[in-house]
Amino acid sequence: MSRLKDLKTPVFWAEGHPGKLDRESWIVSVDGFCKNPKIFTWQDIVSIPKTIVDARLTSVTRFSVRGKWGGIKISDVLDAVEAHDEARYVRFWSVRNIYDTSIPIDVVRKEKTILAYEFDGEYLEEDYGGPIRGFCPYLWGYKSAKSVVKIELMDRYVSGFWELRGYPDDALITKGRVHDLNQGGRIRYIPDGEVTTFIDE
Ligand SMILES: Nc1nc2c(c(=O)[nH]1)N[C@H]1C(S)=C(S)[C@@H](COP(=O)(O)O)O[C@H]1N2
Ligand SMILES: [Mo]
Repeated sequence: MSRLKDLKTPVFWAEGHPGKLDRESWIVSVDGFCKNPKIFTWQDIVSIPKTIVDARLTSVTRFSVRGKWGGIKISDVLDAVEAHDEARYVRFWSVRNIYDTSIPIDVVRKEKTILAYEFDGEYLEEDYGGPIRGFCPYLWGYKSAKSVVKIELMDRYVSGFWELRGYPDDALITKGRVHDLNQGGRIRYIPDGEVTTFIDE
């Protein structure tokens, strides 16, 4: 069991569950509009200073789960590859290259957007996008690609897996009901934007 499982966090793999993934041999390649494309190994990633973000993953399917997501700031990755000024969007690809999603670079550079490998001090398991996933609490959960293998710096926007199937490209979180998994799935009301508080009705 893991903390996310204990909280009954849904496991979404629209493209099918990838099965067992090997943490120690994991690599994330970063290329596109940058001066210095790079391949980050698992060891490279865990040797970059860790950031811990206390924030919520909130799905358009109306669940929200809060915890301490540990990983590295994607802005550090962008600096390491020396992103060009033309890079305006960051495209994340999940293992097997079926699921992708893209986020404006200014949102990616915000401090809570990370490449996450931990939740509440435990390594992420495959079900929840381990070894390494995107995590962006500012937008709906479909922008947080699981088990990321490739990051592309783009000069233009392309719709990803869920965006091509009808979900909004901007993925702005909109007010309404969510099931708060930290309170046993209790229904709470959220305002627009990153979920940091609830509204009492
Ligand atoms: N590869 C991949 N990443 C994905 C998804 C998916 O189906 N496949 N679902 C997205 C959606 S809609 C949400 S809400 C979150 C859910 O994360 P979880 O499955 O860890 O709860 O992952 C996102 N990343
Ligand atoms: Mo979602």
